[in-house]
Amino acid sequence: MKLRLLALALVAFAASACATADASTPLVVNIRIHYSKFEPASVEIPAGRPVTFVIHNDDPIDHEWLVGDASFHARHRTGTETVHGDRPDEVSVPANTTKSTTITFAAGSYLFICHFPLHEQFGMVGVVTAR
Ligand SMILES: [Cu+2]
Repeated sequence: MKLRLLALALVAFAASACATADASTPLVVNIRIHYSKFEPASVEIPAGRPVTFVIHNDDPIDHEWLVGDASFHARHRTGTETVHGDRPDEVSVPANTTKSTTITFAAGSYLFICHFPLHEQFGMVGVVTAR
């Protein structure tokens, strides 16, 4: 019983530490790529606050995580760049690696898609909703 109370106290302490964290400290969102799917495929974040997306590719093949609006994706669907890395909204994630990127979104909905041939059609699509 004592142990259980201690565990509860620790949980309460951790929760309060989070609540008082500086708003400029990035939140962390983990996204896993497994069997050519994003998990989770839907993420809700606060608008106007930096969020660090940590993208784990568990697959033995390369993927990418490109996030943006409709015109951004229209451009990338026909794009020829095979490797990204210079822009926070365009992340290449080689097989069995983890990459992270920090982005501050204005309120809205943004799709994240892997634009490798046929990956979007297979279902490598997710959505970030910022409110
Ligand atoms: Cu892919």
